[in-house]
Amino acid sequence: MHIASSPSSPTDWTTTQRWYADLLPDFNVFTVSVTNTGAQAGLLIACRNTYDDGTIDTLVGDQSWKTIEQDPPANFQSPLFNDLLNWVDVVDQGVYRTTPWDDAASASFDELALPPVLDFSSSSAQWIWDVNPGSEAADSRAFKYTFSVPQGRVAKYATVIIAADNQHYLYVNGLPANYGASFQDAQRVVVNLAGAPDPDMVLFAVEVLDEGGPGGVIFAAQVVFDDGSSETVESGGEWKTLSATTPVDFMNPSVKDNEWQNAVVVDTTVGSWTAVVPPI
Ligand SMILES: [Ca+2]
Repeated sequence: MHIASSPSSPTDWTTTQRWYADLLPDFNVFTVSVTNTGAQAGLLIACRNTYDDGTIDTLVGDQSWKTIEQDPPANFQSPLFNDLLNWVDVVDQGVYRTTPWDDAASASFDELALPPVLDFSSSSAQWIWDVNPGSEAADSRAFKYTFSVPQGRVAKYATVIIAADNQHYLYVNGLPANYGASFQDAQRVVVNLAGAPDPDMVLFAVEVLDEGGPGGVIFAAQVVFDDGSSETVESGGEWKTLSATTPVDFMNPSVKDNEWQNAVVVDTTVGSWTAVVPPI
């Protein structure tokens, strides 16, 4: 499956790209076609693999990778392609901070630029609720936000960070995406948007279960497009909610929220919501 292409310019290597891809259960092949426009050539890659039990491992470009000393053969990216014949071990060009791409010993060494990692401290995400919360009885509230995909772009995936007082269920385009039960430790989840039923929009919907006292939810998402650009969605007063227990099927794109009220950006001094930290 084609994941992404970099822009084509001789200075591509100075700007790193970060991409998300769904993995298959037991067998995955990573392939890259690199075009050299002259002088030195190299590829620097690291992949973080996340498993359903929450564990993580990292795969890096090293001498276990293979290459072929010719233009990429047709279908070389296929998991069924035979890379035994004529394929050779790659040549190790050195670790990150290696000449000629840069020199760690040089005072002018520049870190490669990376897309920013989403966090609350650098976002404008606000705690929201249907009213300014006080000491309501335990109940649930629904929140929805419809993001319009800019014309000419295709949404590939969204990284979401979210925390709620006290529990939340996140749905994206009607499908369950995340659950959390802490207003101090946020959740981070990546949601694949490829194949969304309506490519023109992304629907974020959250049910929050307030166990009593203040209720609230804070949310930020980075929606990444096929050209590598991205836009941010943040919880705020333009989100839709109801002053009522969460309706069944509220998360479905077919359930309209035109009649819903705007969420209230709450007074955060009423909750203990100041130190919400998502995992990296
Ligand atoms: Ca509460």
